[in-house]
Amino acid sequence: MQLTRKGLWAGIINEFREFLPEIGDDAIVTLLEGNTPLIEMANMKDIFGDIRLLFKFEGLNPTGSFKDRGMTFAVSKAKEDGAKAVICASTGNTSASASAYAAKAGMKSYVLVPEGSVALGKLSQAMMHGALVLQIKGNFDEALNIVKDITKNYPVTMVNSINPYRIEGQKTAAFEVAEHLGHAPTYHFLPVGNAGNITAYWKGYKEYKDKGVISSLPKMMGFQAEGAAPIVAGHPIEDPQTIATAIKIGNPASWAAALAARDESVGVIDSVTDEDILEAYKLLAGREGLFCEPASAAGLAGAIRMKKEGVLNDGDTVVCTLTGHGLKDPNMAINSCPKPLKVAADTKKILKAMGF
Ligand code: AN7
Repeated sequence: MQLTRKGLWAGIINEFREFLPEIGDDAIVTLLEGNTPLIEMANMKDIFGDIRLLFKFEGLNPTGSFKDRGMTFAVSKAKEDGAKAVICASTGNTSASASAYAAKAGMKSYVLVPEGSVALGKLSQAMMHGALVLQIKGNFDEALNIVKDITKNYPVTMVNSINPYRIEGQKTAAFEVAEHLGHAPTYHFLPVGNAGNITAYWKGYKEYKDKGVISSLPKMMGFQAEGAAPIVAGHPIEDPQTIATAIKIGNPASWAAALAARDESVGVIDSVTDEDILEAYKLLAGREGLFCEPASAAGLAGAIRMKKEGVLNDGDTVVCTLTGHGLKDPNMAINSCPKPLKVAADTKKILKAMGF
């Protein structure tokens, strides 16, 4: 099957409607998410040799992360069902996305976030979009349990990725990768937190293969942060720790589906250290001009590790999803770099500082 797209991008629901559950025209709540670029690696040949490496830059979605793909669908369905409010637990990006789409839908949003573990940019988004932000003295996993409890008994729609429409929307990223390449990649690397995204990509690739758009499937390569790697450990982590706050999750909701994605694709779910994550984060910004948030670099950190371990070969096509924008977490960026020089407003002194 050959797909061609014409005209202006209309958001993932309109673009991929035939591959999504039915939804009425009037219910669609979109910020024209999706259609993110798939960018060829330019300056990492010393690391990757003749591997074709590409970055799916999901930080260029309307709220700066891949969550928008799932949120357009979850909020649209909530609207169709007559919901007046949505709720989520979040390490930050889900709350930013949920509150933006709720604002557009004219709905109330409630977001539960772990106090002290949400990057500043994300918090500012939820606040600006008018969410009731509830900072809890507890971690993401505790927040999610509370949200599950509340939605059992109260008229608020849960928009965490347990909501199946989230996965439906997010699978469209795999559609885009397949269309851009004209085939499936050999490997698809991505960070794993609550494990919704790896589940969604795998679903998307399988559906495009079933429809004959692609003829092969990628191996799914998910990477957790070492201090927050329950799937790798094989049991929940009570007190997960990592600098990559987006994936500081100890008991992923889509655990079983992530294992299925790994096993069906003959892929890997493993971990990388915070040091590996920071190195990949800086490589992307410094060499490729791609500013993603720390968690987003876990996929590339995993790819570097798999290359070193001889898993990846010349000629392979490797896609890494960069899940969120670097501007989400300005503190981490500033703390990862040498301080700016303080120089007098004097041409001579500035030239000297420039090395002339
Ligand atoms: C940048 O926002 O869980 O494995 O509450 O923000 O699908 O959970 C965020 C997760 C990767 C992990 N990269 O994706 C939340 C939240 C970024 C993220 C992940 C997240 P999943």
